[in-house]
Amino acid sequence: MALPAALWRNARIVPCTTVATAASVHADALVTVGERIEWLGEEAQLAPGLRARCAAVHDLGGRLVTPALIDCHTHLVFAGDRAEEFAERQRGVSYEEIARRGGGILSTVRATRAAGEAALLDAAEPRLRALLREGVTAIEVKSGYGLTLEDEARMLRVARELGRRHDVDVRTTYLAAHAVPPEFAGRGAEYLRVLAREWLPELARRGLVDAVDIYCDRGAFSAADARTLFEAARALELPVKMHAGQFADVGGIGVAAQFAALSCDHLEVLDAADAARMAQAGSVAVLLPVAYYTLGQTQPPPVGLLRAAGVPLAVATDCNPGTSPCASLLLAMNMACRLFGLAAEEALAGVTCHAARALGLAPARGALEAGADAEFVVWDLAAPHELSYWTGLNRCRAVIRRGRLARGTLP
Ligand code: DI6
Ligand code: FE
Repeated sequence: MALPAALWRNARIVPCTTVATAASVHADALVTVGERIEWLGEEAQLAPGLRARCAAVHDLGGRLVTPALIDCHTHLVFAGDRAEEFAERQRGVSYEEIARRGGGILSTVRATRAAGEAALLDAAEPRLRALLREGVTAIEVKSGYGLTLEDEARMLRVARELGRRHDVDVRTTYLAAHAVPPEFAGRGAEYLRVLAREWLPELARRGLVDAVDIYCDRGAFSAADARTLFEAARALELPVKMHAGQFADVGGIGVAAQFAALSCDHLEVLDAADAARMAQAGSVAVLLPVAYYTLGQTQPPPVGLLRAAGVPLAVATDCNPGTSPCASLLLAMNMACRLFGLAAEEALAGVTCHAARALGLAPARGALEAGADAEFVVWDLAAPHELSYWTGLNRCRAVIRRGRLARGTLP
């Protein structure tokens, strides 16, 4: 049945169309018609004709309203955990050292290959639910713990299934270029060619891939590998993204920019020339402060350079078993402020409009304005800065998805 028009009034609405409009309240009412926002502004200015069409009126009691949140970088689907490695790191062994010994990503690959589809779903669901409770309605899920055609396919199918079973939009990203699997040990270049030229077209044909990613770093893949993969993606008209500069600059950003990457993510190691390349290419910088925190890194991404270059900053959980065992986007916002020096409004823009852009979902998602999707969160809060200020406190009251109450209760 078609949804009637509804007036949502007495709200403190933060549109998040830009960083500036993520800083403070800009409207007290909005009208939704069906799944879209028809109008947003001061209720006193609402045209009588439109008001008369509103069959439902929801008084939000002066509560904060923001766009629904978007987690634009996750590895949410995996089996097992790496708590043992966490304990080892606490004893002083480094992440890269653990990876060299066959732990790290490859230990999650072993667990994920051994898990069937149902087990992977069961493992991912609690993490997804935690994100949804915080007002998230769109997430990215990467593959990259299968590293064979069928194991990657299973991860991506599970990601799609999560989107069917839960009230969330899932964007899948193919990340077979995450690590070289044991079958290809010492033959990384060959593995890359296979995953790019054989597996990617097949998975795309099965409708499992929305974007293509590569872990371009020291001890991982090279800039030349990225070019080979991105050429294959381009042939399939798939957008690309890159894990870059988490540990070292291996020259990937230049390649990402040439392929107009949706985003480059991590970026602890980045120079001004690469920031300028990202700006020119229109790529979003996805900051992952929980991974930085978990690894105890000490050199934060050069946020000042990115800002000066005009690169949009997004913030995501990077939810993964190794470097970011975290299913809280609100915590990631707080850490982006405290560890990376983001302003509170930058953190909010980072999980709304800029996150939408990093997934190719802007401008319909991640911002509240006429014509955008009616996807918003009612918070038991008064000011947007409170979202980054609190930790361990989730004041999400209600989630409206496509114009309907999807979770929680209305005041
Ligand atoms: N960067 C990360 O931080 C994760 N993957 C990546 O490309 C780590 C994934 C893991 O350790 O399992
Ligand atoms: Fe990641």
